[in-house]
Amino acid sequence: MLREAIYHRPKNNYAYAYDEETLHILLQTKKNDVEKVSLIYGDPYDWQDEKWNYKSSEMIKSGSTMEYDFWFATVKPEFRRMRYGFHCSDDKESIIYTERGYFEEVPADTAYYFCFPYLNKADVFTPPSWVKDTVWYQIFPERFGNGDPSINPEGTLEWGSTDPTPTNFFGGDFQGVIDHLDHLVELGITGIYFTPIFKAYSNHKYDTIDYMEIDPQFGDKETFRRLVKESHKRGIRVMLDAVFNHSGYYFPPFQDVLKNQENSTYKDWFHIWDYPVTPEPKPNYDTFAFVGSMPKLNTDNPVVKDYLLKVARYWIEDFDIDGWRLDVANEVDHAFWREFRSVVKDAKPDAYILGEIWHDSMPWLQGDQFDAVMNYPFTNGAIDYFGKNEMSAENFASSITNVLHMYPKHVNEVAFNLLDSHDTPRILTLANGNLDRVKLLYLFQLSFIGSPCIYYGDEIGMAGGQDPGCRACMEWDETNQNRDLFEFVKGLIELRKLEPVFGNHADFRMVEANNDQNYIVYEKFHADKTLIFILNNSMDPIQVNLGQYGPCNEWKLEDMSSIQKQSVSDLSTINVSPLGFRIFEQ
Ligand code: ARE
Repeated sequence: MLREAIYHRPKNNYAYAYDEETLHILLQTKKNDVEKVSLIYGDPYDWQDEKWNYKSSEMIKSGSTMEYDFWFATVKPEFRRMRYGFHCSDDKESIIYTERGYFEEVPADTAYYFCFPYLNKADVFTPPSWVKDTVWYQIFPERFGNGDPSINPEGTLEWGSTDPTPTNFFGGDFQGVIDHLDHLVELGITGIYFTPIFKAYSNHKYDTIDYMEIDPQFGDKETFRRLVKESHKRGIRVMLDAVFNHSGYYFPPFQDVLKNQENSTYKDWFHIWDYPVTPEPKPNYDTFAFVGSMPKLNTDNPVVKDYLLKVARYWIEDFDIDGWRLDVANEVDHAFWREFRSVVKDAKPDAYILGEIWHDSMPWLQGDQFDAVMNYPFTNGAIDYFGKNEMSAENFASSITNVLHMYPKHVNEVAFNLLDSHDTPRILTLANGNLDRVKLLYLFQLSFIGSPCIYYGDEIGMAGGQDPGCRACMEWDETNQNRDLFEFVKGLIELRKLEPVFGNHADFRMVEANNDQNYIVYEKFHADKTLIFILNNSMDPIQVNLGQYGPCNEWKLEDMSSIQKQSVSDLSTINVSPLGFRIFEQ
């Protein structure tokens, strides 16, 4: 056994409280190296006849990447305390892995073991339960619908008359969203994520001028209140974008600094290097990237903190929004986010806090900061495999298994699973225009663990490259919409509701990843039901042998809104058409 590859570290994703009485324990070993792992565990104070009264139970292999196997166990410690170690064995060797290293015999002293000191209720991560069943729709407000031309900004172009550029405007507004809420209802959407809506200079509004005001090109506070109410009436929650890492150039405090320089009362609102403060030729203050029009806010300054926390509370309490998406979340200090969480949860206990982080985010997901992050590691795997066909089946299976083992299970269940966004090319473009690839992407996304998000217009086949190309005006002329794709996505969303095991109420396991024929097989399972998915990512027909399964029912989804089942007695020769899929239920 390769001891160097055996890894465990308490808390984080390796040992955590899943709920008030349950602990989840995870161990990592080298792939195909250890045959069996048992968890040795007990209460540290439970001794009988001067011997530690421990138990042992076999762990299950919950997944494998190219390099590692993951072993998983669930324990409900009677007194909420636990010491534990791992008994790893193969046909030649048997070792006990503890916090103090490796032993041949089970150490008698509990001080040697890993320690989960106490399962305190206050420490249990409790994400809002509604997110588990939410299907999000991301709206870039300048480009979704122009419902009130009277508030068009200067120089507004005719809707969709030309390609989006970094600086042009088409007059999208809140009335335009209200007018088209039926489109979202028909699709089955239950949450909207709006990119910024506060008063700002640019068309994307990430350069805030006033965090307490709606940008006049979108409407006023009353229109926004109506939008939230109309959405709620239709069972749709609303999440706004909080751009707290930086302000915009025209944010009055920054303008004051430019004007009064060292004498400005706002000079400590930013991170100024030297005076005179100037954006040219290069900004001499901290910024987002090297963008001079986005000066970084000093969130460590109590006055700034106070101001931003008021903003966070205001839009929840006065407008009843349901969540905040946090822009550039990983560049803001953790202490700020801890206070932010307590303010937000005080204002609305089940508000959703979503960090925009593209990388491994465990430090923000321990219950004291965010509920979830934008799951770009999921995006990357899905796009490279199904979208671009640039990744092998095995590498894809490995990356997805890794994604599922990066965070605790309840974090995964509310992960924000996106395929693209206003910061990436659209999926149809990434898939080089291939609609079958887009369908595989949607099938995978909508049957995966987490809270999926659809980027406006993707569902009707809009294309578009990297920002600004991905921010075109929504296509409302039905004759130019791909209605077949719309019906497909709508059907998948419906399936999530009809069958909880298809959706977010199940476990996920990769069963097979075949590089030669380029397909994957995965399972969703819960209690006594298992769904088996075969996705053919190749341009050729394939034949798959899943003879290990007994008789099944195949889901026939000609009419996506209902599940027709057809019994199949033998899964040993399953044919799947090029870029096709089949789903079986057992
Ligand atoms: C403009 C240009 C871009 C250029 C950028 C930086 O259009 O082509 O790359 O400037 O110079 C907003 C606007 C953008 C605008 C930007 C600056 O929407 O159109 O871009 O302001 O004016 C990283 C950050 C992540 C950030 C992305 C864009 O970690 O937080 O970069 N995303 C948010 C929003 C954006 C928004 C801003 C931040 C600024 O979602 O829309 O931009 O408020 C990797 C890295 C990631 C990196 C990612 C994308 O995978 O690991 O860290 O994200 O690529 O570059």
